[in-house]
Amino acid sequence: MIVVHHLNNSRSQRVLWLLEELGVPYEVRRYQRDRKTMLAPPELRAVHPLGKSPVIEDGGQVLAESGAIIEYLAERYGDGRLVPPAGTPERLRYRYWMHFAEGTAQPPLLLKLLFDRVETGPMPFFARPIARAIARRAKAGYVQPNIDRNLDFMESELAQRDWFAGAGFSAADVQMSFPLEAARARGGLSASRPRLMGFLERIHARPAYRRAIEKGGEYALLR
Ligand SMILES: N[C@@H](CCC(=O)N[C@@H](CS)C(=O)NCC(=O)O)C(=O)O
Repeated sequence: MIVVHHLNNSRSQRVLWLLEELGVPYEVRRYQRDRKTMLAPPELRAVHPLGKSPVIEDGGQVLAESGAIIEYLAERYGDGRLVPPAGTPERLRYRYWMHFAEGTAQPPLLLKLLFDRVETGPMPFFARPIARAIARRAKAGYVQPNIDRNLDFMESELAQRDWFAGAGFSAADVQMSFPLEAARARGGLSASRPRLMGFLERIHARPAYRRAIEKGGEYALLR
């Protein structure tokens, strides 16, 4: 049976959702973030050297990296579902968004999280004005403009088709859900980008998405 090593409030929620969409049985092993640092517990390093989530085990193999996991599961268990046919423009877009989610969309969202913490977190009083000035400058000069440009681009893509790869829902939409949920939590995604907000509404209404939330437990993305 597939084992999903699942960290609360994390990217591994996508893996549970995909498995629910595919109707494949799996076991969830839960891990809790440290409440102060928000890091994963050290037990996850016993599963994979990087100690991050998601990680899955299937047939004696251990696989990390959410994009690789989602591609693997969709190909291995999808029977042609959730992956557009090879050689089509949909398949190329599928591949593109599968990589875009972690390669382009996530990095500025992570930087936003880190610089927000530098700005508001505890530190010696004499360091605070300098740390705040650096954080604000990085956010205004680099982080937020990149988040905004990415969101504008995604919004314009969804003006051309219902889902990221094409007319049909695919595993690329599962992979893209996390950066969009993170962007809504902390990147400024709001009603001014109605197609992206509509995408979130549509995925949240899917029965498999709801079942996965029940299986995974707490899912409130970090702000
Ligand atoms: N690019 C990796 C990122 C993995 C990652 O950073 N996971 C986060 C959860 S959202 C994590 O485990 N954070 C806890 C930590 O770094 O200790 C993927 O997509 O799987």
